[in-house]
Amino acid sequence: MDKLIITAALTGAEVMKEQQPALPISPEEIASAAYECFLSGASIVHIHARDSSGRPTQSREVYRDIMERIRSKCDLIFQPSTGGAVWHKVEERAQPLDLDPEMATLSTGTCNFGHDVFFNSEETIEYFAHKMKKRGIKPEIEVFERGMIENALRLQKKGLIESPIHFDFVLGVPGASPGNIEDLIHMVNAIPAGSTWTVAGIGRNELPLATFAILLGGHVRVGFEDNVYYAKGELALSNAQLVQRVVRIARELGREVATPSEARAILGIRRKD
Ligand code: KMH
Ligand code: ZN
Repeated sequence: MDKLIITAALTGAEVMKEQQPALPISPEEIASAAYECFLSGASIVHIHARDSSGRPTQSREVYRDIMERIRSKCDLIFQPSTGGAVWHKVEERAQPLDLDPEMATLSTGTCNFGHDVFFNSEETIEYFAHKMKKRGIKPEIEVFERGMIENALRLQKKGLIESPIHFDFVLGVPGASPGNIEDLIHMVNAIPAGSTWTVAGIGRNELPLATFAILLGGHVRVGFEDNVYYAKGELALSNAQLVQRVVRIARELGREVATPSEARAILGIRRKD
């Protein structure tokens, strides 16, 4: 079994400081949270930027600031969001790709997202895939519903993404796929052999799905974007605290944790300086 890749999803576009006082918002806070997660065992950071008032932004310059701050501290794989917030326009969402990150997210379908709709037409999906291919950016396919796997395979047939594909099953978003163990198994059974996958369990789904992924040979995403609690009714103290728990569980279950260099080798990505 490959070593375990832990992704820390530090901020997201939906959670606010009122819900989680330790939510990192400014580039300085995000970089410092990223470094703590690196020291704790994360090898990828999934980043959403915020503006100075705390609102989600897809500004290339804010992402650049965050990326440079993180790079000055450690060799974490920087994975910006191209999903942004549900109200961001496609061109805004694409801005972090101009920074040529090693990886970026690519959502391959539309779904309900809480009270909103996260809209990704075929044209939008292909636009992002084409941009990433041209720039040599490894896509992480965000799967909120089962059909999004088929859409990714269609992209692969068209030559817009390369094998092996790396999937992230985001399970438990209200309005999209639930986050039961059976849902995860259903997704894992639907992807081609040789693919890699991670799971981001939303809210109370985070811990059981992470534990199950460790056992199944998948990878794990945790962090405030997905879940702000450590236990029922108890807020987590930091993103790093959530990473540290995954590391402890992995060790207990006999699965070693990947460094960023090892994660690059597992995912087939080249380091960009
Ligand atoms: N904030 C969601 C609407 C991604 O980062 O690529 C989309 C999202 C996916 O979080
Ligand atoms: Zn995200």
